[in-house]
Amino acid sequence: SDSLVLATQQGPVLTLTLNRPAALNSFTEGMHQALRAGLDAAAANPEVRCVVLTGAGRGFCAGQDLADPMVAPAAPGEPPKDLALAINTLYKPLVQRLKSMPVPVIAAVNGVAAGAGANLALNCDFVLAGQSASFIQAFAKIGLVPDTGGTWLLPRIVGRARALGLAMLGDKLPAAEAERIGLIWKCVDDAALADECAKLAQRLAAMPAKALAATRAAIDGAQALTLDQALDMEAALQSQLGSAHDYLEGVAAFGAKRAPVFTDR
Ligand code: T3D
Repeated sequence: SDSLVLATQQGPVLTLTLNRPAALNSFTEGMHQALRAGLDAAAANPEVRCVVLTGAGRGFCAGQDLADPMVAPAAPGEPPKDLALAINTLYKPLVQRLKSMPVPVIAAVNGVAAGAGANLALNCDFVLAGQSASFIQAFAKIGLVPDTGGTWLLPRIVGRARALGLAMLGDKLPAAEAERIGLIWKCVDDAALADECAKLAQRLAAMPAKALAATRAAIDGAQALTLDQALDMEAALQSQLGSAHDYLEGVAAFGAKRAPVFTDR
């Protein structure tokens, strides 16, 4: 198909596949719009309880398409391009959309994830990667800083020493090494990636979506809080969740020794 992002739904799991394989699914404005539209539709559809992001072909996403006129350096004599335009209108809303999804989001990293493509994956709730996948903070190699949330994410995920090493050197980090240093959730055999991802997605889809989305917001939000503030935030969230259907259902199912049926979103 010629759509820039393919959407396929299997039960409660929606898979969005970045689809510019000839350019390793690097981002154009059109692919940004298509991905955002896919995420918006998933967020609005109560039948979707987990989203999977993956890439068509041999790559996951090579970051910004460097040939795109929006970012390609100006020719001599032309005024310089302001990259903040692409960041503010495309990358920032994408990260915010991911962080506000009402359901868990899994990145199934099937191949190289570079620049904004690496950080796109790291903004998801789970990163599962195939053995042949890799992660590259490519920004410094072209004279930029990590974007798409990289400056915020990297030190929180792997600590300052590794964050600086990855960001300054821009080396290709193989998926197994990414798992070893805690950058991603899991590295699996390439042949097992689709199945492992489907299993995880089905499992998450059966869990209380509202609590999972609140868990993401709480864990990210607590990074900027003192312990006392975090304790207050936890109280406020339990107060909200504790009067919702899923809590009653979870406790009732536990008491009755049966599987819960969660519906809040
Ligand atoms: O404000 C802003 O918008 C700035 C935005 C910043 C966000 C960013 O993401 S900055 C970082 C941008 N990305 C990169 O710097 C990565 C560039 N790509 C690479 O370094 C390599 O392609 C990879 C290491 C990712 C993969 O290498 P390899 O050898 O497996 O593949 P390849 O041969 O380099 O790429 C295959 C094709 O995809 C090739 O096209 P061709 O020659 O077959 O026609 C290549 O040009 C194309 N491609 C790969 N990455 C990009 C790309 N085309 C445009 N933009 C790309 N980023």
